[in-house]
Amino acid sequence: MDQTTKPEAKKVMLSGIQPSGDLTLGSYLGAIKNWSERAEEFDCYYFMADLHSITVRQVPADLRRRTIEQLAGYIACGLDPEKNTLFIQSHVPAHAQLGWVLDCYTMFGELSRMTQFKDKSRKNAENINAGLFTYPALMAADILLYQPDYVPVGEDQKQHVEICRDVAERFNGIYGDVFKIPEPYIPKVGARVMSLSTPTNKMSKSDTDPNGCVYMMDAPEVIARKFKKAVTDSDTERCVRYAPEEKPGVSNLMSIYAACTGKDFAAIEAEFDGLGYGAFKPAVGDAVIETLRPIREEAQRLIKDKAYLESVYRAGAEKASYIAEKTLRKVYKKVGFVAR
Ligand code: ATP
Ligand code: LTN
Repeated sequence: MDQTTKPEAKKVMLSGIQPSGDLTLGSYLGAIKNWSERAEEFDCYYFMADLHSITVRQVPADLRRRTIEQLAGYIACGLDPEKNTLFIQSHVPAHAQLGWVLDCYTMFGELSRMTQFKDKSRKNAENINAGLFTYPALMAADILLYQPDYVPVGEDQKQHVEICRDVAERFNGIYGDVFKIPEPYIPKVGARVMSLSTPTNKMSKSDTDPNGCVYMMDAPEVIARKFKKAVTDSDTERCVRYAPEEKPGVSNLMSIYAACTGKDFAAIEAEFDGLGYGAFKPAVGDAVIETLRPIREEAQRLIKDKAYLESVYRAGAEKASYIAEKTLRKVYKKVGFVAR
């Protein structure tokens, strides 16, 4: 290489998950799988969004435990802490600081249109707090602090990445190019894994139906049982065919199978041609068991090593703070705050 040309900087990827429940097959296929598959190619920042999780009441001890277990889950999915910056959101104060600034550049009307806010207000009618409403402004701060190119998330978070882009463009329009405008990065299959018991609802870690949701740490026999019980459709043809409107249950299982095996829908239809749902459901269960097995085993090993996990999140907070504070200082200057 010519000595005068610098090697091209890697593109940046960033994402987070709230430790508001245990990680699910949905979190894995919709988000984390994409993170780990791209970990070598990008400069990556992944965090546990604990600040976001208190928009819904949490039991403090559970929140602490799940935050650490989530970190073990990230590493077990293949995110090497030497190559990726893994951190806890509340350890980097710049998130809350930029979050406040961006609250002042995010419009009431925009926030009112957010599907997640509407859903969560319906589910938590007794606690529709201001944080739940301004959640997307904090999420925009999480993202914009690190100037990422891509934000790998599931389909349900696309709207939040879009509002982040709108806020960044608004801010840049007033103050010049402060923020890079990020793109959502959504997988082709697995972007919206549906509940196994109610396939018209998203599989969610805070689901109250234990059969609807597969957790990343579920034992193989539990996964097998959940897939055997999975709701299929009441159509008469009983064949494995991808038709999300007509056959949401079977189509969801096909998407899960496709995401776990890499097979396309035509190959899956051919594989189960004439076999019916009785053969298909356990096959999907087995594919999920084999996908999650190494992750679960590694996460269980890591969870016991508290000192190692602590060293990872401490180093992560340091690296993340360095980058985040650079952006925050620039923003403070632009809006007219006096430097200390
Ligand atoms: P909660 O129930 O607490 O709202 P959740 O299970 O919906 O949580 P999040 O923590 O909001 O999950 O999401 C973590 C990441 O995983 C996000 O990028 C989200 O888009 C993705 N994700 C979550 N559930 C699914 C799903 N069912 N299908 C695909 N992606 C998902
Ligand atoms: N809202 C996201 C979690 C989240 C996030 C982020 C995702 C918080 N901050 C920044 C990507 C980038 C969710 O999964 N519910």
